[in-house]
Amino acid sequence: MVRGVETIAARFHPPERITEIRSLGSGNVNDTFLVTHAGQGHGAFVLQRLNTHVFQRPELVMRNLEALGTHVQRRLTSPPPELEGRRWEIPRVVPCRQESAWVEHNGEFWRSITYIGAATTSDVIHDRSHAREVGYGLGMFHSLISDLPTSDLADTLEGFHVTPRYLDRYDAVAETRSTSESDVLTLQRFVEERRQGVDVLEAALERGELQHRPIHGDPKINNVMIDEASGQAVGLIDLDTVKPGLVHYDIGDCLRSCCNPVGEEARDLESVRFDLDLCDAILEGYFSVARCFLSDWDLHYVPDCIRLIPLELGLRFLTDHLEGNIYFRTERPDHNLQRAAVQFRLTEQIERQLPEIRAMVERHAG
Ligand code: GN1
Ligand code: MG
Repeated sequence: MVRGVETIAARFHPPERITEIRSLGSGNVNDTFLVTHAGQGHGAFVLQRLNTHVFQRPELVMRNLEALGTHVQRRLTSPPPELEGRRWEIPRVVPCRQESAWVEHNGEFWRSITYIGAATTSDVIHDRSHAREVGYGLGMFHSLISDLPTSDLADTLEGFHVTPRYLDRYDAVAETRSTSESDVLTLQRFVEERRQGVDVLEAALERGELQHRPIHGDPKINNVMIDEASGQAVGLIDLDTVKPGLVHYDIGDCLRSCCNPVGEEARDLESVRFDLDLCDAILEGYFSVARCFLSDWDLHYVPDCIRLIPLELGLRFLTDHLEGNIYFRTERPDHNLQRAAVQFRLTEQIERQLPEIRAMVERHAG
């Protein structure tokens, strides 16, 4: 547990009523805790220390969170028909007791947000119906923010998900860290064979075929909350990466994290695969809500993003390994290398099944 978390929690809630503070989730960047409290207004809230090396303007992250929360809350006053008979929640900022929206303490940035109760997340997909719900969840999230003007959102992480920028960064780092480690060289060869086409989405944006919209930025499987009783998606969490971008990054990120049944922390590379049946269920759920606001060009680039995002994430992990593990939280020296290998293996599996994936997208979106 991070030192001093009790002191910080007390800035958000009377300490005598706090009954438990425990770590929450498995994030690679921020530190997250669940604070439970008893007495009047009992319940729980999420307390987070933002990683300010990654989020260098945390106040803009908070501004985006406010803009998003206000917009979605307003939309929910006359909910879309696809929400009938369901609940949908959006984490909101909980101000600290001194009424400011966050706490800065010893150079650290802490904030608290509401907790979505009676719902859980998991690191791997259980079955087809879970997959469909995750797809629906992302579709509903996109649908609810599709009319939020991008000008209302700050770019909190410049270059986030701009794949050619990650390749440039990789090149700059690789140039200064030459290695003879065979595991690294194998992954570097993998990158060399795939340089062409990493700008497929950015080039389409440049040509005006695609447009920036508000996106989640990190809609991986364990950021979709599932109602414990009904098994239905009830909201997306981890909203720090919400900013203007291409919805394709979200679609690719959701699929790369859900369709690998052994998860992104797998140690056995041979077990990594891209499950077409799960992909089918996610696309079915996603398009059941999102089809109406996607253009033909949007649909055209969906298969590309499914392949591109695992490649991009693998590149990010590999770069971090070469740089000495300064970005993603790691538990062992070769952790990021292993993660990169998993994403590259997944990329390969997707490449092999691209014709089937294309046909699947056409079927669901047609
Ligand atoms: C990071 O911290 P976490 O786990 O929510 C990363 C995502 C990656 C993900 C891979 C701001 O997210 O882009 O997809 O790790 N977030 C940031 O697990 O870089
Ligand atoms: Mg995240």
